[in-house]
Amino acid sequence: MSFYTKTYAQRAEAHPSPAAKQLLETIERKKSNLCVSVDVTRKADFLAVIDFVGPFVCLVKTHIDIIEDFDHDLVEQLQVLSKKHDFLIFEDRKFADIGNTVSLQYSSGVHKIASWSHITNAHPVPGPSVITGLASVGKPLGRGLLLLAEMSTKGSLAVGSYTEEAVKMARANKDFVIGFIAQRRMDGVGLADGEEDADFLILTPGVGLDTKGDGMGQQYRTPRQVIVESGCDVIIVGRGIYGNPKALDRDSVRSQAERYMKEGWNAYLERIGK
Ligand code: 5BU
Repeated sequence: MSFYTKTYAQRAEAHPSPAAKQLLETIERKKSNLCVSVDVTRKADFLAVIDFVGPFVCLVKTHIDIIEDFDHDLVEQLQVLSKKHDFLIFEDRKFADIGNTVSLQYSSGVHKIASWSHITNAHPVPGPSVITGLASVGKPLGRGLLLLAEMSTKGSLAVGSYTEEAVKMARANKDFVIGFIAQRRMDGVGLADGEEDADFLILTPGVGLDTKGDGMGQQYRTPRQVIVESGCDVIIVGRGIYGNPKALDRDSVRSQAERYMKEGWNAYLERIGK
């Protein structure tokens, strides 16, 4: 069975994971499948961009370790913005170590990611123990994990049987894994005869309307290519929205966010035949 033509609302209703359900409900409520990736290095800029784009997004993606003046107040303000604008938080941490180490990286240290991030992600490269380690911390908190089944970069090694094994690992751990960072739908990939598929969410970076790449390996596709042609569920956009972090302009950031939100939503309507 394919989830391609199901609505976000239908999928929210049936989804067993609290984190996936929350995200699908937020998408439906805000009519936005846009996740903004806020890759700026100053706390003030980080919070400003999030406040600008907040009304247009279902999810804000962070790289918390690039913030130079990180402090606990940043996390509190991020949580206030998440409530004010009704979006979830996704720390793009890309965990990739043994279970014990990732459980500590997730729960502890300066950032204490599990305490504030609804969703995080991991490379499948260590095998299923990376999921077990993260689940020991995140599951009791109702968090969700995405596995990196594919990447948007030129020459990525996450292809073929690596991707297929990632999907199988997710199916064996669907009480905590809610989906993938990938470039296409994974319904049916590596599915055994008679095995039932799970409703995995596909979140997709490498989305841009005005350029094809960034000269550092990133490759961009349009929201329509991602949502309609490849069947992904959430578009992740960074620089296409906030532009040059040294020259942030409120109106331009807001209008770009609105532009990507509309493109993403119209692509979804086309996909479900509305
Ligand atoms: P951009 O400014 O839209 O290129 O930012 C894309 C973001 O998504 C950035 O934070 C990357 O770390 C992240 N990303 C990606 O671009 N491609 C991938 O395959 C993965 C993450 Br996984």
